[in-house]
Amino acid sequence: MKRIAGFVFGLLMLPVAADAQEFKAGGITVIAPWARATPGGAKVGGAYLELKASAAAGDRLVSATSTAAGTVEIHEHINEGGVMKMRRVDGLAVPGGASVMLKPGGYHLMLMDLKQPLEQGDKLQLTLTFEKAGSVAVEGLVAPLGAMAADDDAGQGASRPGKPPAKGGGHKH
Ligand SMILES: [Cu+2]
Repeated sequence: MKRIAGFVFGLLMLPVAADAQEFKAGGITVIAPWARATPGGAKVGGAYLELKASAAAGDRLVSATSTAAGTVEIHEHINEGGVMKMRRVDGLAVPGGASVMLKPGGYHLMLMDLKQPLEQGDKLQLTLTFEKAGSVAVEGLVAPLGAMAADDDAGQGASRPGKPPAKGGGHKH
């Protein structure tokens, strides 16, 4: 039974592994970029990915651009007196040997002035610029509306007073 279960599990995992795209620049690896689909009329959206630095090459993400957006900002979510807010940060350090996740409820790339809604299945082109590694073009996929998040206030940039802070990505972006 063990062997069969392992075999089935392996089959299920295959597509995920095949989809996990990696892009390299210097000591930095950008893993599996994705964005969340946006409702019609939304002018902002969130994009997510993983950044890995080789042991000898810590670096810092300093900016990003996208063909889909007028500008892209690096944002973080903070818990301010029990209220989740997001704010712009100047850059995102990736220490040597470390991995930094950009994910809903945490760090994310804020796509501002979207040229059109992000639709599920669309490709998303991003260019990330690092302090040392320079610029790298990456491509991600647009996931369904609200993917990996319970609620959908994408792009409002506003907190929801009274809403309890959710652990593990309850808040969006
Ligand atoms: Cu944001």
